[in-house]
This record gives sequence, structure tokens and C-alpha cells, in this order.
Amino acid sequence: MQLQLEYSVEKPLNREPPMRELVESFITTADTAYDRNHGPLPHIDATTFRLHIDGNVARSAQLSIESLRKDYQQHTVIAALQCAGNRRHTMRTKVKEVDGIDWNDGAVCNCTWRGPLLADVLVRLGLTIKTDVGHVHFNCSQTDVQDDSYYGSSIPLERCLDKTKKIILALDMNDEPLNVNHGFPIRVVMPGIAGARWTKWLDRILVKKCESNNFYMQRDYKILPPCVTSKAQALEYWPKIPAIQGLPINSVVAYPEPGTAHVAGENGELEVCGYALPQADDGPVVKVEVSSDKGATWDEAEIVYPAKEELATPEGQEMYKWGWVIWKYKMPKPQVSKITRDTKIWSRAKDLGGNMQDGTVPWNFRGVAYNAYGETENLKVMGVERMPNGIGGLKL
Ligand SMILES: Nc1nc2c(c(=O)[nH]1)N[C@H]1C(S)=C(S)[C@@H](COP(=O)(O)O)O[C@H]1N2
Ligand SMILES: [Mo]
Repeated sequence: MQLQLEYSVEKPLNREPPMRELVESFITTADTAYDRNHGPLPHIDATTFRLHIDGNVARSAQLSIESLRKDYQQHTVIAALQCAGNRRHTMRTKVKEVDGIDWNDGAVCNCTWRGPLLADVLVRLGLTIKTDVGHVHFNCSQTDVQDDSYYGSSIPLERCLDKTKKIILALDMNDEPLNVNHGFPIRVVMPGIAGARWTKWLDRILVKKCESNNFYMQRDYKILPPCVTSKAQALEYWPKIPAIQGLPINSVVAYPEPGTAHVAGENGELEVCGYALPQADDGPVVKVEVSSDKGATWDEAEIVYPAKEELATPEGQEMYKWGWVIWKYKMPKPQVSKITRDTKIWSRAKDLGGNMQDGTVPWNFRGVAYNAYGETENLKVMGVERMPNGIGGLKL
């Protein structure tokens, strides 16, 4: 039977949710989570599907989904999945035009992922290669993609064998089998690594000496130096620049959204809310600050998810290491009253590893890994004020 496909190589599904919806909960539902594809979505029959594992392994294997569920211990991890192009829109509009999909701040989600540890599967098959020379490739050859005949990524073997890095052959997302959009029946989940490496509809794992030669490893998802300003110039640089693995610390202001009118609370406070992400393995985020005077003063925001008490313990810090935090800041009335159309509200995050978000970051041609301060601007605040007779009324 022919594989059923949705969307196409010419028009793949790429979408991000509205920001308010995204920051509504700590765990992003599969429906809210953004979609990023370089080709069509394959509808795979999980009962006949096999995951092929070969290359430098003592015994190659073809594993069924049933075996991956039953024959291996299942592990769960909370991890943010983020496209390296998240926030590209800000780089192209605030700094300089870039080449790539015009993502706003929503190409990220935070979910639980469950399945066997890649390390357990590889150890059972036995390796015939030293960990310090190997790379593990993650391929999906179900469909053509825009710039190659298959989708592929790779990361160093050493990381794959380190059980503390929790690389999972995920079968479940948020306690349910993955849906088609997010890789059913299996995708690799690599906490602390950019989304581009989390191959969906994973059908082949290869243990090799070298990195994957796939287009998306070698000629995309790299931070080119600022001197590269065209595709032609990039050609010379692709082989010289490392493939993106971890992403930098980040935070954004989800609302109030730019250019809209907003009602401050009963007591004249304005609720500001966003998410913050740690750098690579340096999480969780431990502090978020907000400024409305272009960085002259910063006030600490409240991290509302996960709970403060949890983040304060070593167990909590381990559990939320690769997750995002949702933060809120109630801007007091005197500060709100100073907001004009020229005001910018900024956010900046700090993680457990001590990384701190900066105000400006170097431009790069593909607009990847953008992480300057979160920002909202062009606000019009409508305040609810107590009328002398005690009845609340809208005052512009
Ligand atoms: N097979 C396959 N896997 C893939 C991709 C793809 O196009 N094909 N896109 C990658 C990129 S660039 C990102 S950011 C994430 C997006 O995952 P999501 O669609 O589940 O949000 O999947 C990655 N895995
Ligand atoms: Mo991506």
C-alpha cells in the first residue's frame, strides 16, 4: 500500500500558535505546539513499521514499536523543543533582513516525552567504535524533503551514551502516542539540543565515524559569521562552521502584544507575561527580570511555572533542567502610567549555569539562535480607575 501523505515538499506545514495560547500552560498540548516541516507528513502504520539500527554496531537491528515499548525500560523527560529559527522575525526587522521562515516567538513548546533511552538500545546492540570518534545519525527516509532526499541529523556518540543527557526514542508526547505532526510513531528527543536534530518519523539510526552529510546538518542550521550576506557567500562557509547543537539562553514577552491596547488591572497594574529558556544543559532558568526604561532599571518577575519550591531543590533543578519557565510581572501603577507609544518592555533571563541574556546579539544570514532581550512596544494602555463614586469605569 502506498504511504499516505499530508501536505507536500512544495508546501509543507509550518505554523506557530498565538502567544497567549502558548504561555497559558507549562506543558504545551500537541495541538498548540508549533509545526516545522521540510516535506509532507507521512502517515505510518505502526504495526508493520521497523526502526533500523546499523553502522558501527556489533549487531544491527530492526526494532518494532511494540518491542521498543515492551523490551526496554521507559523513561520520561520534560524538555523544551525549539526551532533554531525561533524569533527570526525580530532579527530581520530590528537588525537586518535574513533568509528563512518568518517565525515570531512561537516556534517553541515544552512537553513531556517518553520512550526507551537511546543509550540502552545502543548498549544492547554493542558498539564497534570508540565513543570519542563517533556520531549517531538520525534519519527519516519516508518522504523527500525540500533540499535533500531524506531528513537527517547527527550528534556526538558520547552524548548519546551518557544516560544523564536523557536522549529518548520518544513514542509518547504528554502521555499519549505522538501524533502524526510530531513524528508518529517515533522521533528522537534530545533535551538541550536544537529542534532541527530531533528527527521525526525516525526510521534509521546509524553509528558512524563522521557527522551526517544531510543538507540540514551541513548547509543549514549553522550560525554564519556576519560577513556572510548571501547564499553564494554561504557556500564557502558551510564546511567551516559547526552545526548548531545547543541553543542560547532566551526569554520573550508574550503579552501585552505590540501595537495593541491593553487594560491594566483593577489597581492599575499591567500584567506582563512570557516564557524563558535556559542555555543548552545549563538550566533551569532561575531568574527573569523586566525593564520598561530601556534597561536603566530591572525588576524581578515571578516564575509561576514550575513552582518556586520545586525549582529551589536539587531534584527540581534536575527535573526542569531542559524545560522552559513561564513568568509574570505585575507592573505597578506608577510605572504603567509612564508608558507611552515609545516605551519598550524588555525581559531578560538568567539560568542556573549563570548565562545571562544580552540586549544585542550579532546578526547572521539565516537568522538562527536569535536571543536578544524579549521585547514588546507600541503599547496603548487603558487603565481601569476607581471613580469618586466607587464605580469602576474605563478611562483612556
Ligand atoms: N523528519 C523530519 N524531522 C524533523 C523535521 C523535518 O522536516 N522532517 N524538522 C525539524 C525541525 S527544523 C524542527 S524545529 C522540529 C519541529 O518539530 P515539531 O514539528 O514537532 O514542532 O522537527 C525537526 N525534525
Ligand atoms: Mo527548526
